[in-house]
Amino acid sequence: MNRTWWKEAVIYQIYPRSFMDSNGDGIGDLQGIISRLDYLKYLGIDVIWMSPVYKSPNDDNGYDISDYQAIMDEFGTMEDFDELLSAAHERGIKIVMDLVVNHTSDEHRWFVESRRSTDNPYRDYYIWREGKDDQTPPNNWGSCFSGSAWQYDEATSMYYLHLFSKKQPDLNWDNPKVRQEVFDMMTWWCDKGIDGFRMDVISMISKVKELPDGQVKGLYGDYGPYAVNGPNVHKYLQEMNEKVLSKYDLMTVGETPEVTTELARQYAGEDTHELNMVFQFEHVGSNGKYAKWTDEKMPLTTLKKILTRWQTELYGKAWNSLFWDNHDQPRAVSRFGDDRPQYRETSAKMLATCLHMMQGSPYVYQGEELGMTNYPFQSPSDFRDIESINAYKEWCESGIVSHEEFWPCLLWLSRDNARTPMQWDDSEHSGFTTGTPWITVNPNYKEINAKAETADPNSVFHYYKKLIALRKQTPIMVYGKYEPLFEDSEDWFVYTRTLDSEKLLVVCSFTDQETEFTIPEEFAGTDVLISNMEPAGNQGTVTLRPYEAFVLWKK
Ligand code: TEU
Ligand code: CA
Repeated sequence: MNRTWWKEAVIYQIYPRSFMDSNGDGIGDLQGIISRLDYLKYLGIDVIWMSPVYKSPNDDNGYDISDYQAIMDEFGTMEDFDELLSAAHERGIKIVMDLVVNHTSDEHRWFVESRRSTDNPYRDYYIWREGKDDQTPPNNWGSCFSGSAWQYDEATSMYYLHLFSKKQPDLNWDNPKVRQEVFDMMTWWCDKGIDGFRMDVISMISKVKELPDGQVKGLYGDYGPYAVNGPNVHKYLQEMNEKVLSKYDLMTVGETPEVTTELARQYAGEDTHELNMVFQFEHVGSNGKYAKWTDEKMPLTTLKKILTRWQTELYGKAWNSLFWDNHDQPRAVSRFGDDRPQYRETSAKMLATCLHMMQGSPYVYQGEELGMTNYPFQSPSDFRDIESINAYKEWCESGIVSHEEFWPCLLWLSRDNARTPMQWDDSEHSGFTTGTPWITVNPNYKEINAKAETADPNSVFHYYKKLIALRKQTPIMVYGKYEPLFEDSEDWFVYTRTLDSEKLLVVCSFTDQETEFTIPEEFAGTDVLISNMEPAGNQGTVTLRPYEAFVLWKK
């Protein structure tokens, strides 16, 4: 397997709006990030992936971009960006930008032109179709953010496609001019010295020309088979690779909803000349009761089956990215661990162990290193996220599902769980802002915050710091081959990693009960590489305590 820096890196995701506010307007910004770089340096991460910081009307918090070459007013200026880039580089930290090019904002100049007339030079930059009749969109597809995926536009009496909100019209990647504009824009950022791209819903850029009706799932037709992993997606990514990516030393990660391991070997193959790695979503899967919405926890055996398949089927062929959460997902410790006070820290450390010991580049979402938890939403008016707000309207206010039934699903999965402000200290608004935060701080910030955790050597923070440092000294963590053990257990996630004559045994208890665990013979008496408590022992049958995790290292 080829060694590269991005396989060895740990990436930290910043959601700028909620990270650090420098000027008291209640919104995180670039100067705020600069002021916290030393914290990230201390944590030991190698790369920052920043969610979008470009000019945007913020219908979807920056994932609706109106100018790719300007910074959002609320976040600062291009000078602030340049300062951030050099301040990060001075500390040996790389910066990966979010690239949102499946769609733009409807306020982007291209779309403003496009909607003017059917013969506008920008018309074909987007996907326009006649309706079936005046009242009926061209097909039955539903948007990710509720409602039809088509918006009627009066100027030309036609519909445009938007797989996300109606303020996020989809670009027409079949138009070579669109591709060239995107590639030129990417080149402009690369020439500035950025270190890579996280590519938003990049698996959705190529649509089947005919745009046929989809199978009805829930309230609308499913665009999946016609718009995800579409006919030309690999061709377009290879073109992007040839014209832009291959010219720089970058890290690229595709956000690829509905990707399979087979497709990942193409998107992120060692020699396919597309991307370095992809985000897969099977383990945070959206097969809910109401489209993505559910309040059910995935059984551990299912979770293991998914992650094991990704570990084994990519081995030696493509590279994994590893994550428990991000800005679209609930908090890791609340979803996969146990956020009750007596278990929160232990289970957060256990989850970190489980993830960082697998093969792939680990991503840490801001606050995960503190064991930040889901937010105790009280009422629908607490939500700021367009997806949660629209889903509540579509399912509850319409009367399809009762509030009582749907509310637990929103609590469990709302993206706003991840978007409450970073908890820096125990002062008002958790030290995130001196003003009024755009979204409320989790009330548990007095106990859970960076100031307290950096001061406590036994904190979740210090455990992450240790794991991140270990990765630098322990090539087996990066390159070892993965093999699962005890696959049928609903209590334990256990696997080994093998590199030459070395072997790791990773034992993670996912239960709040004590269990009797027999250490495989070949690890008897071996050294503990890391553990989240004084380990139960290194041979024979031991009693694992709730959420215990340890790694044995046979050299
Ligand atoms: O997300 C795409 C995606 O498929 C989902 O994760 C989605 O956000 C949602 O959770 C569906 O249930 C990306 C971004 O990460 C997300 O923040 C944006 O809203 C979206 O694309 C549109 O740009
Ligand atoms: Ca601010």
